[in-house]
Amino acid sequence: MSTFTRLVSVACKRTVLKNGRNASNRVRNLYLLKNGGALNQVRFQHTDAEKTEDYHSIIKNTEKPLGESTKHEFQAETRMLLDIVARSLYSEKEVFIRELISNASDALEKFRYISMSESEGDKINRPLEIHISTDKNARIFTIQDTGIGMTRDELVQNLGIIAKSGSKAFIEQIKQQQTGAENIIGQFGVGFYSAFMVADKVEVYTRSSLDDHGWKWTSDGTGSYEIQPAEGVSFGTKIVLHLKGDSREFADDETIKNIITKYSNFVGSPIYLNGKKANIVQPLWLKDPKSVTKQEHMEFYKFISGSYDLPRYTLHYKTDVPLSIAALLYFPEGKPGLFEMSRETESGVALYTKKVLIKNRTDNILPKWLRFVKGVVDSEDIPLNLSRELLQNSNLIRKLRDVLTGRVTKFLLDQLKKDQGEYEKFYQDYGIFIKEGIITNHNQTEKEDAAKLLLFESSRLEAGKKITLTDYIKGATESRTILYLAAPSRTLAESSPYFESLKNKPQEVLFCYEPYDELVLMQLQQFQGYRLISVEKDMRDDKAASDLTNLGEDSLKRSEINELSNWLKEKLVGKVASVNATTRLENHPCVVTVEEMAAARHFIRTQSHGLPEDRRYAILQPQLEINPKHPIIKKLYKLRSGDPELAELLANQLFANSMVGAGLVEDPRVLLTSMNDLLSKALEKH
Ligand code: FE6
Repeated sequence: MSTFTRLVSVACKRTVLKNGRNASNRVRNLYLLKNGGALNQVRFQHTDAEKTEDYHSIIKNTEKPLGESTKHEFQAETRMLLDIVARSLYSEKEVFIRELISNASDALEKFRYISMSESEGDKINRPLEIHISTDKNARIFTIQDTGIGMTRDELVQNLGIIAKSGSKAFIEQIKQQQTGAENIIGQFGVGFYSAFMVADKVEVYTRSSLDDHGWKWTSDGTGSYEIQPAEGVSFGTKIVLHLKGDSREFADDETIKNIITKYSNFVGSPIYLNGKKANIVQPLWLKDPKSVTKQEHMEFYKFISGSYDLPRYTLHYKTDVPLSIAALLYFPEGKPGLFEMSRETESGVALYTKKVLIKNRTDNILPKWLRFVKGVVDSEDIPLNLSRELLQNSNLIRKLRDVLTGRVTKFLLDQLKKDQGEYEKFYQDYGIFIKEGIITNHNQTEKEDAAKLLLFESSRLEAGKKITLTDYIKGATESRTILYLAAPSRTLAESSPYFESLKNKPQEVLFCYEPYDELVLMQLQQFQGYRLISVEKDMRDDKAASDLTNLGEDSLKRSEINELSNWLKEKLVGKVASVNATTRLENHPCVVTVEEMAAARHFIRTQSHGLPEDRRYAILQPQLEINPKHPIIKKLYKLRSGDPELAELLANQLFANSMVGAGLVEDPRVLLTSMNDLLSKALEKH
């Protein structure tokens, strides 16, 4: 049973036993889960919580101050630090709860650690717990832990030390919003100051096992604090906040419950709110990856994605180098919707440090194109109170992102190797994100990393079989190029004049069937030192193919070609930029090439609407490549003197056909008028 089900079923046990409707309760729990508040709504079933057997609280009014109280002034540095934390470090007040819970959790972990090293006999056995209570009428928020507590010295020092050791540097860094503030703001205790965001008076009762009694500390957070011995103080620390009028919401049980679920759901010790268990203790991502069941992943995925979708792939890994990271990332089973497609969509990954939430939907810990990945990243190296600026722009976050991106790419490649069929389904649904990643990235290494994930059909393989760029270069010749050809389908690719132009070149060609594919490869420019070249470009740049010294019997002669070329240039003025003969064609009379075919086609698809024809040609600068062996071309040569009118119609038609063949005509209907004129003329004499 997963931690989640366990929790829900514990919470529901009484009800289930009473009415015996186990199945319907499951359905209800799932419904509640969908609405984001299962844990919290289940609680409605116990309005009389205090009377039920699972009520448990340690917060009691047993503390009594004793003897003399001493008054202390805050040091200047402490006061400055307190001011910054209480006034401007956080944009939301509610985070004071996360900070106090985090301190309590640290105090419990320290106690756990110390008692572990003690011999059996001396072991102090006490439950390690965090308790929170709220009192709406008195406007009081209380948090108590059973952790190591503080001695008098520590009580005085824990505030002072931070201030002394780092506040000047800290303040400087905050002012300049530099990276590096990570060191200081992550320290134990600074978060305590955040209590003064919401409280105008704070009481702290604390007792360390080194002391035979406890201490009371109070302050209004302005200039001074008082310390007094106290009796009736439990081991650990209790902090009582007298809330300001505008912070009365934090004395509301429901509000606090939601904040705990949001930030501290996976803290390592149980949190009780007004006597009721309020968190899930075991965070899945810190467990041994091998021990987590599929069922647990499914439920956790539902929790974080707030959906009924399932994980398609699960990447769960831990590492300590170069950063300490525990990551649990899911790739959705469902196809992306318009929402996921939008570049505005936030990341689906939450950032934690030691089980405490830093930020849900943290941008920048994965590149934008991986925004469909959902899950959790927990890194001990990231300080809790990472400011907004630091989250956006710090070396630490950048490093984290690099490590994670590398790991995600490697993971997907492993999936490809493991089961190409499954990967192809994933690629079908999410390949568009990978392509976006290549097009939008400016860093060549990152581009090439994403490009490893691309798949293409190839001229060497049968239809339907796909390979990666890495596979391609393994079988590549010494030319150090990768050839690709864009066409709407396999059939059109193989019958294309451009493909034909490779007949004497045995090099493998990748086929791009999606309009984006060729743009992606054009943008990529090179992969592992291999230049990416479209077949059209290869043809246009091929000087050897226009060498007309050895033309053979069935071809127009060199002088005839020159004559025809000049005539064509004249008749097609304003359309073609140049005319060239090529030996690379066989069954096609001519083709058109442009400098960057992918960009040209993209231009025609997206920006050419309503543009006059002559403007299009001026931008595209088409080059007409004629096949001097082709019957139509040879006929045209003769027709120029025999029937100049028909010859001109034919020339125009050949050019128009070539533009269609190049994929540079949006709507082939534009051909029909000139085609019919040509046919009428050709049939006149019959
Ligand atoms: C932060 C209050 C000074 C422990 N437990 C808890 N909080 C702790 C410590 N802090 N430092 C140690 C802190 C306060 C004052 C420091 Br006054 F919460 N819960 Cl052991």
